[in-house]
Amino acid sequence: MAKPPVLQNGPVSYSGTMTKIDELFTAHKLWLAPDRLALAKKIAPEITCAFTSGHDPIPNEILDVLPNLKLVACFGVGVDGVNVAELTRRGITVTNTPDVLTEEVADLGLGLLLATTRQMIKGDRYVRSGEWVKRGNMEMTWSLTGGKAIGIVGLGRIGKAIAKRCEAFNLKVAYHGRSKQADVSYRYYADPVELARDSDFLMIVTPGGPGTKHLVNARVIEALGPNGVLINISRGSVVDQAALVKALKEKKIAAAGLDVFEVEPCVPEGLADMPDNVVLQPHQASATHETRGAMGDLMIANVQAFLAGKKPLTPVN
Ligand code: 8YV
Repeated sequence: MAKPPVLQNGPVSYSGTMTKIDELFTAHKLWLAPDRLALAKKIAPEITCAFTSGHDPIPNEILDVLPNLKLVACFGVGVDGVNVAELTRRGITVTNTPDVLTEEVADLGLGLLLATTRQMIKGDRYVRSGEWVKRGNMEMTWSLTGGKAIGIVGLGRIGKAIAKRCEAFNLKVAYHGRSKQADVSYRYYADPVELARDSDFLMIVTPGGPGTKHLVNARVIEALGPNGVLINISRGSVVDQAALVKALKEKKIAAAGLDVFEVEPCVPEGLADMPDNVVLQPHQASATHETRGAMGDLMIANVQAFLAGKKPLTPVN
C-alpha cells in the first residue's frame, strides 16, 4: 500500500522519529528543497498534513499554496515557535506532544537545580584539573534542603511534576501563574516579584510566547536576592537574559542554571564566562531516547488519527 504523503517542514530532534516518518509516510522534506515554494506548489494537491518541530513555523508563503493542509503536527510541547494563531485563522489544527515528556523535563529541572546549587559541574572541573590535589577541598556550596523555599513560575503539568520532586527535597513550594489553582495547596503569588522575594530558588517553567516574554525581568531577578538561584527550563524568551547576566555579574543573585536561551544555540559570553555560578545545558530537558521516541510516536499518531478520519489526539487549538 502506498505510504501517505506528508509535508515535513524541518527535521525533528530525534533520529528514531526521522526514520519512522520515512518508514510510514512519503515525506516531502521542505528544508532540503532547492526551491521550497516550487516543491510546495508541486505537492499541494496531495498534502493535508505536515510535521514540524515546535521551533520553526511554516512560512505563510508556503501555507498560501497548500489549500488542502488541515493538520500541523509539532514535535514538542511548546508551540510558541509555530504560528498557531495564523494556522487557526486558516482552519488548520495544530497538535503538540504533552505529557509524554513531563517527568523527563521535571527530572532535568531538579537535576539542574541540584547541579547549580551544589556546584557539581565546578566540582567535576575541580577534580579533573588537579585543583583538588593542589588546593585541597573545594569551597563550600549552598544547601538545597532544610525547609528552603522554591518559587515555581508556571504550575502546569511540568511545574506540578517539579513541585512533587521539590516536596521530596523538603522544599517549601509556592508558585506564580495567570491565576490561582483551586486544586493545589501551594501558596499562590499573583506577582512574580513577590514570589521571588520569598524564594531561595526560582524555577521557570511557564510556556514561551508573547504573553510571557521577559516575564522574569530585572525586578523579579533582583527580588530573588544575593543568595538566590534561578533555573530556567522553559524558553529563553521568558527571562530577560541581559538583566540576568548583569545580576549575576553584580552578585545580585548567586547562581543560575539554564537549559534554554534567547537565541539558541547561541549563548552570550556574559553567561559562558561565569563557569563557577552558571550551569549551561543545550536545551536537552526532554532529550532521552525514551522521551524523544515517545514524543515522535505521539506526533505521528496525531497525523495517523487525522488520516484515518479521526480526531487528533493532542490538539492545541
Ligand atoms: C523540544 C521542548 O521538543 O517540548 C518542548 O517544547 O522544548 C523540547 O522538548 C526539543 O527542543 C525538540 O524540538
